[in-house]
Amino acid sequence: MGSNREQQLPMNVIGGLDKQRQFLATAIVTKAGQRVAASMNQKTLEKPRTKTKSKTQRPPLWKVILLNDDYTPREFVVLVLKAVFRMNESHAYKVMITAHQKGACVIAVYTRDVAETKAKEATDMGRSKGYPLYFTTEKEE
Ligand code: TYC
Repeated sequence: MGSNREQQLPMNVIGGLDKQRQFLATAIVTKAGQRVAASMNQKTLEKPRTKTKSKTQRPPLWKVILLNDDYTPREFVVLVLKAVFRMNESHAYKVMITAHQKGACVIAVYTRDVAETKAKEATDMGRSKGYPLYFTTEKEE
């Protein structure tokens, strides 16, 4: 972190020096984050120049999961996947068949709001036709 130069004079050594030398010595051991007074007359150090690196946090992602059922027609599931999740025919078909064979299939990940809205929209499309088609959401680890 600090340069070698900063560690050359420990503070207990500085204590034994006269005022003027103390000031200069302090200036040498001062951490790089502190701006040392430019002029010898200026006895105060300016505020630490500490850079706060703000890391941009990514929002957690939520999975939308399609659950299989025994009643919703395959073509209807494909239609919903295309409409709500902007899938093309072949991708929608693969997702539908995966859910059909395995019981469930992760469709996509979104921020929580988007995931929940899409899951509800897609589930509602099934409900409006009397199908038990169901989409759920789950936080991604
Ligand atoms: N299992 C349904 C059928 O055989 C089709 C289907 C597939 C339904 C996937 C839901 O998520 C689903 N008609």
